[in-house]
Amino acid sequence: VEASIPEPQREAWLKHQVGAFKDKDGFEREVVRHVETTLARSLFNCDESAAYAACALAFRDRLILEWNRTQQRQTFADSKRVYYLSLEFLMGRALDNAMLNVGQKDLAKAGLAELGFRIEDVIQQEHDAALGNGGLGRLAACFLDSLASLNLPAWGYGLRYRYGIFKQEIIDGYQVEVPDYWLDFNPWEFPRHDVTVDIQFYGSVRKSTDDSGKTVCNWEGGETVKAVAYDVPIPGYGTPTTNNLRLWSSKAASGEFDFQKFNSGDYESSVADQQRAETISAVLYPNDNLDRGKELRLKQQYFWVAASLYDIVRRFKKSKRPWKEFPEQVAIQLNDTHPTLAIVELQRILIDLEGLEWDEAWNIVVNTFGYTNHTVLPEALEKWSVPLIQHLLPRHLQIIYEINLYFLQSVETKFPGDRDLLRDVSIIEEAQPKMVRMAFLAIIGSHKVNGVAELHSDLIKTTIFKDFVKIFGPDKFTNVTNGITPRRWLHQANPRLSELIASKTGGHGFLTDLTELNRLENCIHDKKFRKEWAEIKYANKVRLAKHIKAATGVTVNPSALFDVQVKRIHEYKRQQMNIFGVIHRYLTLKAMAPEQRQKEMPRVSIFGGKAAPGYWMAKQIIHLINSVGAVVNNDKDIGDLLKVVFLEDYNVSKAEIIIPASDLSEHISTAGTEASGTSNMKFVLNGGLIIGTCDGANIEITREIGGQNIFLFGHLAEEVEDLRHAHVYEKQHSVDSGLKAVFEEIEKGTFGTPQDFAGMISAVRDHGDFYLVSDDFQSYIVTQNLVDQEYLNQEEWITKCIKSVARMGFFSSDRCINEYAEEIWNIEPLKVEANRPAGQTS
Ligand code: GPK
Repeated sequence: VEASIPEPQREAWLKHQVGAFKDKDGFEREVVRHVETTLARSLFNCDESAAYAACALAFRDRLILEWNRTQQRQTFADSKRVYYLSLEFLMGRALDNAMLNVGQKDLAKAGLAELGFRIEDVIQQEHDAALGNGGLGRLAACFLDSLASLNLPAWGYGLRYRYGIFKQEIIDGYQVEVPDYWLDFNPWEFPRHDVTVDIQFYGSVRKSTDDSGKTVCNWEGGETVKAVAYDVPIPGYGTPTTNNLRLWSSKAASGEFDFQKFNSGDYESSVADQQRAETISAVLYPNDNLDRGKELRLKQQYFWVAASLYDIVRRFKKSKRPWKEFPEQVAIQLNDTHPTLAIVELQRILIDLEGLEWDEAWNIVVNTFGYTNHTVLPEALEKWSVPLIQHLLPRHLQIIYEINLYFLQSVETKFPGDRDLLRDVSIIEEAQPKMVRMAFLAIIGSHKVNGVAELHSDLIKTTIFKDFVKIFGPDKFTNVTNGITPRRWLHQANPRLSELIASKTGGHGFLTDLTELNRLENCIHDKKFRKEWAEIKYANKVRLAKHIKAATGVTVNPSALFDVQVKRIHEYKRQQMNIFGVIHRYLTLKAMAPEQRQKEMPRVSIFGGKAAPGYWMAKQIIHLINSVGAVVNNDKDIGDLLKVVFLEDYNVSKAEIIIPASDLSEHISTAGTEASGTSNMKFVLNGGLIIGTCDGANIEITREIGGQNIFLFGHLAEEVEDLRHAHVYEKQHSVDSGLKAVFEEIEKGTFGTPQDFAGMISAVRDHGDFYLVSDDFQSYIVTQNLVDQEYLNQEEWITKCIKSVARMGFFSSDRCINEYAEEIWNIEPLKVEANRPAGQTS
């Protein structure tokens, strides 16, 4: 339908077009207007939350205008777009980010002050958008920021969960999960009730013959659910680009079916149908690095993939180009295997609905998709049972079998008679029941497969996907080392450090070209600069200390060494080794004479992170951390020398407080298990050092910043297999004396009922110590002692921190996205005149 305003009337539109706030007054006017009209409140009834709401609405109005213009520009340019399909977008708060990216935070700060509010308090009213579990979801959020900041034509597609990741409460030392209902007030989304897609499930496939005698497959019957689009504007930093994140929400389709039920008086069951439909987008699955194979999760995946592809195909068809040009207009990136059904769905659209031949369609499919792998952990690799897919998506199962058939035929041609190879690479695993291996399908249906850090990308080529390297050749596989956005993780989270750096590097250019940080190397001997650097770190620690006091009641000394491990709780990330190390430190301190003890470096061990609700061992780890804290923090002999705190409900906005306050952070996964890690990058960028294993991006961080500036320890990835093998042949694993003493202390009941922690101990001692805690414990302790010594020499420590920050340029998500754009997507920035200056003080 043509809904465009005719020429003669356009002048009136253009005259009234809304732009940036001209000045503080312009901003204040909008805030007051929103308080008084949109919110129906007044100056007698305006608290911080109303001020937040009005301020957010004022900025939202601005964003959506930029959004509109960006979409018009991109449509007009008709260039290739990338679509980033991710089940998780861990966005955190939007207001601060929006103000900084459009360069009007100073103005808003002054305006809010005139209206009677402190901007920091207003910002804190916002509920995090927590539509993700951890690193994978936060990576997607950093990517959106970079895509917009680089003026790349890009859309994100995800699900609009009614409940994001649960809120974690710690009650009596145990994790309790509380639902996170975050949509009461969300000014950052625009419902598009006119953008809907009907999504089909179940039913059956009927074959028929068309006029030309060709067999066609018709997927019929079953039930239909409606997908409704909600758009979230994503502003670039200092650019006119505001890209779109489209999130789908499920709703009952108002078809004849319901109507009949309603008419026949079956009102209740029609309401039940409604609720069942809405269940699809109701909740984010709270598992990190774990696949549980639940039917509703598969429904989520297909619902989201089918709606997104319908949208993408609809947009392409408007251009009236021939199908073979699809991959020249569209790149689709699969964030892990969660959207792998998109490969099958596009093939289905092309052959069943658009009438293309199989080979022509398959060519288009493969050239469109790229697949990113984020883990080698076997329990995280998705598999769906054949009967489940057969039931839910009968036509898709047929297509999967056909894809597999052609693939296996090509393998047989290349490696005749190799039955083992055929079995090993088949998309269908011959198990009871048969399973569809989603990663294999993703590899076969994509033109590029990438890992997220060098070691990880090498590992997938030599372990889980080695046969596919043999079949497709090595060029199909590539590495794109992860990155983080310096806008949120430096400029927003650590404004004082950002300003100090700007004052020394010639402005805020480092925020868009992070390699400019290297100019800091010239300042290493600058006394005043070093002093300010130290003051900022101290101030950030004071701020965190206040938060710790408010959240836990524990008083910590900001002059102590802050030792932080915040991330999802997982055995492979080894928080258990950290807390065993804390106990070891406690025992060592207790054994000292008081006058000797006072020479030790005071430390605060800070933990944070959620355990998946069904992950028993992870919950036991949380309980032990809290139990150790309860003892240590109240031990008069110890005082400030050691404090142990667990911060509940770790999320993006808490990370923004915690990360800038760290002296030392822990990235201590068993070598070869952490694909990349991204918080390691955030901590170093904020002037903290790392204790870590030779794993994931730690290795590349070391290469960039230099081995003298990082505390590495532990066995290497290539030793892991042999060590594990050795444990299997031991009856009871002989752990070193330090770790043994720790276990004995726990078993004595020092930290509460020993039975509560028996599982953690026996995993190491009696069940093969899969994560090699005992093998690495000694070198971990030795390295922690080295940290103490080096921290005593503050001058040397600060030098290490400054040098490290100066060398972190590589880890910007801008660099990372540019690599994707060039090597995988083949897309280019849309050239636009910058309409506002980049770099703006906070
Ligand atoms: C990997 F497989 C998964 C997953 O289910 N969730 C998740 O957060 C993480 N990840 C890796 O564990 C990190 O090492 C990595 O940095 C991150 O994905 C982003 O690539």
